[in-house]
Amino acid sequence: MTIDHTLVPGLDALANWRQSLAGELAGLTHFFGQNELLSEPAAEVAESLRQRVLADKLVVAFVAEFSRGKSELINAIFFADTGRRILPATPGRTTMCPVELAWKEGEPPQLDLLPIETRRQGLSLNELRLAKASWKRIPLDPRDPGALADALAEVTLTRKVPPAIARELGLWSDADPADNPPLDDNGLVEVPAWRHATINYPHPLLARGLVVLDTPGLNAIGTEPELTLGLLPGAHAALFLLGADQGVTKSDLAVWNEHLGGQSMTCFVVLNKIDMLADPLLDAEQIEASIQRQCEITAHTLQMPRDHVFPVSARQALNGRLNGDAAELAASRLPALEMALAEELLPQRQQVITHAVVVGVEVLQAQVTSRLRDQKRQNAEQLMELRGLRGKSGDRVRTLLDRVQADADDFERSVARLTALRAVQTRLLRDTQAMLSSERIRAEVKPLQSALDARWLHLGARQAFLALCDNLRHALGEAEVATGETRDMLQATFRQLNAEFGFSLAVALPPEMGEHREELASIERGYIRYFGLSETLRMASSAFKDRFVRMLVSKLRILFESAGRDLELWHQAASAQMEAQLRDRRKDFRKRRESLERIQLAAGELEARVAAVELETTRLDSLIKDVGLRCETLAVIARRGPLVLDSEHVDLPLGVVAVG
Ligand SMILES: Nc1nc2c(ncn2[C@@H]2O[C@H](COP(=O)(O)OP(=O)(O)OP(=O)(O)O)[C@@H](O)[C@H]2O)c(=O)[nH]1
Ligand SMILES: [Mg+2]
Repeated sequence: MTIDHTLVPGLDALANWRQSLAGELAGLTHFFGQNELLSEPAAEVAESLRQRVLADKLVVAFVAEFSRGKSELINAIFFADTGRRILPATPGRTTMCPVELAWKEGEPPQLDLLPIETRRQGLSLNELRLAKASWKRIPLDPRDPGALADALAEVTLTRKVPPAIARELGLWSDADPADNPPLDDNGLVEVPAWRHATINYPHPLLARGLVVLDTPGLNAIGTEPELTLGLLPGAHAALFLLGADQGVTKSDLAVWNEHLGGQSMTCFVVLNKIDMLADPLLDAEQIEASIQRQCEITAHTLQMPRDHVFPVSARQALNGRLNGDAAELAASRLPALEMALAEELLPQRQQVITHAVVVGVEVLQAQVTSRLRDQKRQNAEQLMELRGLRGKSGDRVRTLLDRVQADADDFERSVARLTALRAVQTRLLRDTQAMLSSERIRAEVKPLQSALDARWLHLGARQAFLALCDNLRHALGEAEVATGETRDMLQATFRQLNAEFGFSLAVALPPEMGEHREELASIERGYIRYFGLSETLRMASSAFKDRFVRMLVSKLRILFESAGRDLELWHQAASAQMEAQLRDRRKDFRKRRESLERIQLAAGELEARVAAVELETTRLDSLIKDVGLRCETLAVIARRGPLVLDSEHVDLPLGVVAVG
């Protein structure tokens, strides 16, 4: 059975390209290593770049009110090749907790479920991800999609609890009774059994780096900031689903505004269930007109471009694929949506990887080449020295030996200077890191916390939040300025050292903070909505407030840590350079001494030494050329991007692959 699946070949090509880039990066690192060209931080940069390329993910989230067909659409797009419905999709509320589908190599196939009771602990999902004991684990057999589907029924489980417990879990609000779940005859309310589910499963698409996030239909009370602030901002794209039979309802609009409006990810609007618009009293043209009208109204209401609204029927698509019925698949119009996903998302991922690889390789090449050039310069000096010995007496060699020894002694003075310089640099790095420390974040968050605790909540909280963001932006700026000053200091000292000791030390440009600033802006955009009037009630709950602040702090910490790491790497590269040149220079003195000693002992040795140094220079020349060529090749592969083959020629493993 062939499945017309536009996303598969694209993802496949992207994954192959990433693999080949990672392979090339490993080859380059190996080549550097073989030729002793790699300092430790450079090796680290190369390795982390390789890991990043290999581990790159495409995260697609499905968001909507309940029963709009999220789970069914995921089944149709991603899992029809398993031959069955994988995620439970039934009328009414089905998926009760966020479900993350991914494949992490090295971990066994399994379903991990986080009990709802963990909401009491006040820990964020990310903190709990590390606490393995908090999760219930169900091992999965990758050869058995049926067992996967059975295990997944867990995500629909609920349990009945008294309202007091629901209140403790943050699922019952006395302030906002309209959103509370109904009480049953025994005075109990139904709450989800699980807070979060992750599935590690070697499905071919997941193995290619796709991560799918299915969310439960959302209502105001059941949600935590986790989804909006933790999970969704991590997604690269979101599909927002509506029922074509209902259009945009009030609660659809609430979900859209709360979870998707203002987020930076790419959004696709799916007008699902178009099969329900079929009407025996209308002809095909009239039905088509009504579908188009619905799309236009939807685009207008959500203020989305019309070409981002896709009418589909997930049910027909799944059915068509399961039965190999091309006509039904075409009628579902799913291929148009998939084509758009592939055309928009894959190039985005590619650009991110291309940029990382091109920049990373440039840095590596610059480091390695500058070291090679330095060695070449030393060789040239030595060669001049040796050639000058031609026809000279043994006395002359002795004088030269004395000079080399004196030079070497003189050179050792540079060690003290470099050590002192490194001490200063370490202190500067520590100062800069203090600007980006978690203590700093905690201190900056304090005024926001007090504003949130104040009686007249929100008058000051929004202001305090904006001030917090400003202060943190300022902290990034301070760190940037401090690093600029460190660079100036290093540059001035390097210049002196270069002049005095013949080093060729150079400082790279400090890392850009622009990316981190953008990240901060996106956090600001995501969180500011919680200070709107409509959120006042929710913010009044102290459990919600605590979770909110915790999530915010943890996000900010990740951001600052990553900025701090960038700066640290830059510092490390500068010290590694000093270290490497020091080592090279000592080796060089030793070589010069040894060759002069040998010349002293044996006639004819002089010409042999000249020849050897000339040979070494040729070797360095060809190494520089090789390094350039290899880096260039890698950049070309990185820029070219994946080669997408015609879907007909892709030999895809249909059905679930077993992992060896
Ligand atoms: N007629 C029709 N029914 C559909 C379509 N897509 C989904 N459904 C049905 O709608 C119901 C709800 O679908 P789900 O996939 O469970 O919806 P959901 O958005 O995941 O809902 P929650 O998990 O409750 O948030 C199921 O019975 C589906 O079979 C469609 O395109 N046409
Ligand atoms: Mg669902």
